[in-house]
Amino acid sequence: MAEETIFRKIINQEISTELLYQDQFVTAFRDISPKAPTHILIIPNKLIATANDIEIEDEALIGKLYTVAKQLAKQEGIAESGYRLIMNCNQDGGQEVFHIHLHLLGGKPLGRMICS
Ligand code: DGP
Repeated sequence: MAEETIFRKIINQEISTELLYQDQFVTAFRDISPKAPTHILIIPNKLIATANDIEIEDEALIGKLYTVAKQLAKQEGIAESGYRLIMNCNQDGGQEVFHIHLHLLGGKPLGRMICS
């Protein structure tokens, strides 16, 4: 059984974080440590710890993360200039918070996909 993370408190508004989007399935807010002028996290309200834990029944929910990301990119004015959507998984992927989240990054040229 996966353990709840700080993101549950954000979803429940138990800690003060400005929500950019929320409905019964998905929540979005700015990353606390932005790596680009726009750095938003889009998360399912349901706890799914890692990409490895996504089940067939979650397919629509995962799709919703992307439609919300697209909407937020437009709102941020970066839809046309472009952006990157990333989901990190486990240690080698650099995952720190074990509640899946899509990083929406943009607002500047992001360069190569992976820096070695
Ligand atoms: P990842 O490495 O993919 O697990 O990214 C986790 C991100 O979550 C990281 O960029 C920082 C962000 N983060 C962690 N704790 C908080 C928090 O309490 N508030 C906000 N807004 N972002 C957080």
